[in-house]
Amino acid sequence: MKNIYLCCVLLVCGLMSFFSTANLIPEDKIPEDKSLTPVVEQAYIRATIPGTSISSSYMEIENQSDNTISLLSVTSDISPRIEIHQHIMADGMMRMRKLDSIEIEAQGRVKLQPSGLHLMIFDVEIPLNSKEQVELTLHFSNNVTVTMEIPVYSPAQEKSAQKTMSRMHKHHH
Ligand SMILES: [Cu+2]
Repeated sequence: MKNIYLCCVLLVCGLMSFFSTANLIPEDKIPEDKSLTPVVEQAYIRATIPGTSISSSYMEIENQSDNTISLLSVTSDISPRIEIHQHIMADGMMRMRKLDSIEIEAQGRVKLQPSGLHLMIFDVEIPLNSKEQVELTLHFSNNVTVTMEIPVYSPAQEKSAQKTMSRMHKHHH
């Protein structure tokens, strides 16, 4: 009987602390202004080539706020190491450079695309061609994180997606 009582006390205390912490969630974690959450579109990740453990991911990020927001880091269960990279031409050779962050101007848009800015994903633990979706979390400088499920594309799927995108862009102009 005593034990049951103790359990109830613990349960009530647990619930109370749960509710009080719920009330205490710092307001900057849940931006009331939706424009503070960058909008991510057309994101995908490349299937790993059999025998390798490297992949890359591309997307468009729109900053609808009135301040510059930077993408600081990206995390995922599929990899312990995801870096922000940029392709550059050096001595007639295509090279990759690691960046600390990507700045997105107020009301601006940044495109991560093949031969440009990209996310480099190292030490991929499970071959990605066995998956259809991968979860990525983007961490931004204004304390906002965006977690999303993005599709895994084979080279053929990537090509057809790019065709669709360029057709869409033509319609817009
Ligand atoms: Cu790279």
